Amino acid sequence: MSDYFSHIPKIQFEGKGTTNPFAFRHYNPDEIIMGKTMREHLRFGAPYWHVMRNDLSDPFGAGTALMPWDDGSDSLENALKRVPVFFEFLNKIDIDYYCWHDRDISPEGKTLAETHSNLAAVCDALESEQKAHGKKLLWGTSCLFSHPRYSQGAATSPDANVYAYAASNVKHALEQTHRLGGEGYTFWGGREGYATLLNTDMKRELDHLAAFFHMAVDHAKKIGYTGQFYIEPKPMEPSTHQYDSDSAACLNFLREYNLLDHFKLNLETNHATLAGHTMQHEMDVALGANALGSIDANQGDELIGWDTDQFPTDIYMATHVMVRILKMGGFTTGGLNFDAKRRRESHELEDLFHAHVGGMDTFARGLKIAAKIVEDGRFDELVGQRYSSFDNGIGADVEAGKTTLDSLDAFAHSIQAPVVASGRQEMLENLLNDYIV
Ligand code: XLS
Ligand code: NI
Ligand code: NI
Repeated sequence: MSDYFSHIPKIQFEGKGTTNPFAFRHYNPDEIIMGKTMREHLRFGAPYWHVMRNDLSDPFGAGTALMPWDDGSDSLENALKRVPVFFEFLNKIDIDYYCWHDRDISPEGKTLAETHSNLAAVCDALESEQKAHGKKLLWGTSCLFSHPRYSQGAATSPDANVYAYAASNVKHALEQTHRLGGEGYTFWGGREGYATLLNTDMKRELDHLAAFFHMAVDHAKKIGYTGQFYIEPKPMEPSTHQYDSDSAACLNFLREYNLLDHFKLNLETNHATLAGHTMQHEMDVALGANALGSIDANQGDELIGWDTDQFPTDIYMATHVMVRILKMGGFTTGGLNFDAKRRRESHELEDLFHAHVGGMDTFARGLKIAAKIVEDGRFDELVGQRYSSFDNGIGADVEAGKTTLDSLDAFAHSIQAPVVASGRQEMLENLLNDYIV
């Protein structure tokens, strides 16, 4: 067990009145809400890439994060040194799940074989730390976007040899995810898009991408991996356009290529913002297809146009997310992975804790408020009333597929000109504020 955070107490619930910054005000892991503990509802996860590997550099300046355990090298030895530090962090912050990319946890080797053996060696260490501390892998993924070979895509690269390298990395990342009991496996298509259509055969690239996913599904079957596959939508950055741009685009792709039975969506709040949607919109689109899987819980900055991956502090947003999670009956394989990093100015070790405490308390509040909203049923009632003309009569006939343009034409002629009722947006916004405050 490493001891880098000895100056930080184990974070515990102290309740609203506390002035202790190293305590939860709202996240009370054992508190029962709607029949389940907060811990079971929220299934928090920490991303290895931000916690252990993000030095907080930005396009204009070097990293600032203090990482006294890290010698700055990309050696296997250094990679192994990070592992116990990460679990020390998970214990102190009381987070049960984590997520990784293969290249966050283990370095690229001189050969492909060495790359894979590095991964296996670090996963040995992860496996024993998981067992020792009762921590679980929410999902694994392969980083198919950092290495220069992937600059023009991985599963959508114009180069078949690059495609094969990507497949090799996914095979090994998937096998290690399986071996660590990972509940899911994610594809975020970092470079799966284009910079310009002048050099791009979009249809061919999409066919290749679908074939790639089918191979992953087949391989999972072959090795007995039953975890959930996810696609994580994002519209842009790093590429000009990414094929997995938003929920709707992902679902269309999955349907077109017969993959919808095998994939759900891992939705990230900041990606919804970049796509020009609200997170509620992205979630409702996924829910409509029974394809909401997991959440990368962060938030963007309204003044900055990129994926700033900030820790979630927006209680409205957490409420909207948790209302939907409760209504779908809770997460099954998914959870709330903080795909979030501290600001570059927050470079000290204790800032890691403030950031996660804030994110966890924000979602705990969101959960409590959402539970009230769902239990009261006022919104459901009001929305139900809004559509009540479809409950019986001609509306019910429409929903039952019993009408034609002719029959509706005849019906329309038989009634008074319709007078539509108010949508009551402001009243509903006021109602939401009644729950939040
Ligand atoms: C990047 C993505 C990435 C995925 C995993 O914007 O959010 O971190 O979650 O590859
Ligand atoms: Ni993400
Ligand atoms: Ni992101």
